[in-house]
Amino acid sequence: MNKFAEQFLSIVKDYETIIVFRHINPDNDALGSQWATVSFLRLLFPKKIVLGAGLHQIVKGVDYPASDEIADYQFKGSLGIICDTANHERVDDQRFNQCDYVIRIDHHPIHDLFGDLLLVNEQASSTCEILALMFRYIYIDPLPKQIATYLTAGILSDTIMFSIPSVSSKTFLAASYLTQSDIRLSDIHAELYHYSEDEFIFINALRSKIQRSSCGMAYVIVNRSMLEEHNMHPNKAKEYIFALSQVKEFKVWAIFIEIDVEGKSLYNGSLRSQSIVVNDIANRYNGGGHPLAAAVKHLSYFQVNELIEECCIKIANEEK
Ligand SMILES: [Mn+2]
Repeated sequence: MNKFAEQFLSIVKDYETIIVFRHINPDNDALGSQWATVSFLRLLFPKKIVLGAGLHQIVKGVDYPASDEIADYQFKGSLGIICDTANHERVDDQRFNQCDYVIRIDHHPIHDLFGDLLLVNEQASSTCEILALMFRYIYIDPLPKQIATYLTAGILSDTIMFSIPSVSSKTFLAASYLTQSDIRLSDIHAELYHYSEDEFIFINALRSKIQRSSCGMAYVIVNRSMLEEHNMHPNKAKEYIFALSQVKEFKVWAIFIEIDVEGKSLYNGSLRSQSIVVNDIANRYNGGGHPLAAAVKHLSYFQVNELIEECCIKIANEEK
């Protein structure tokens, strides 16, 4: 039995209009879970109106549909389903507040108790894993190719190809179900991870600018001139945190991207770690996320250095 699936279905049945949300600056797990949910509900309930909310953004990975245009009146009396989003302020389209009832499906640690029904499993590798196991319970046959592709993209990217600690037998149960559909893992992998020569050059530039703290932290500060030189959008640049991973000596690694906020120079960042918990630190710097993969937002240069210092103290304590 899948309790999440039972609870989900019992509420979904009662609503004519269902609006599915995800977080701002989406990644493949956010977009994959959102569009898998939209497509799955349209398949199951062709008479219901099922819409995908949020600013349309193209990310490296699968081609997701453009978001739907949703008028204010459509939120009234609707069911909202929010995927992969831990804090209410990060929901892309704050009109979710006007939905009649809100279900949250997520795998982030719970800090913010918004929503009427929380289908949250902090142990799951990804929101797409949770959904795949729910859909497997509801829909015995292999899923249509598109839905399986969205879910697989989310799982592959959030788990960095099944390589992070939260990958479990359930992740593979989900993957086993998804690969019964007509998908090609090698194609999805190529869409997620292959890059162009321009990106290759940007990665080289990043790696050449790496700074090391004696504590075992490695980081890169990407200023605006570097972004311009490589014609790189700040949101996209943040994703290149992967270029610093897999180095044994880097206990914690980070990338900080300079952005312009009303004429002020501030930094958004991504933080990764081999085993030291960093999301508690990120929580104190306008951010949050997973224990070993977190993000921070709108920091001054001074705060960036403070954060690096905090990470170093944590690494030192851990090594004692
Ligand atoms: Mn996720």
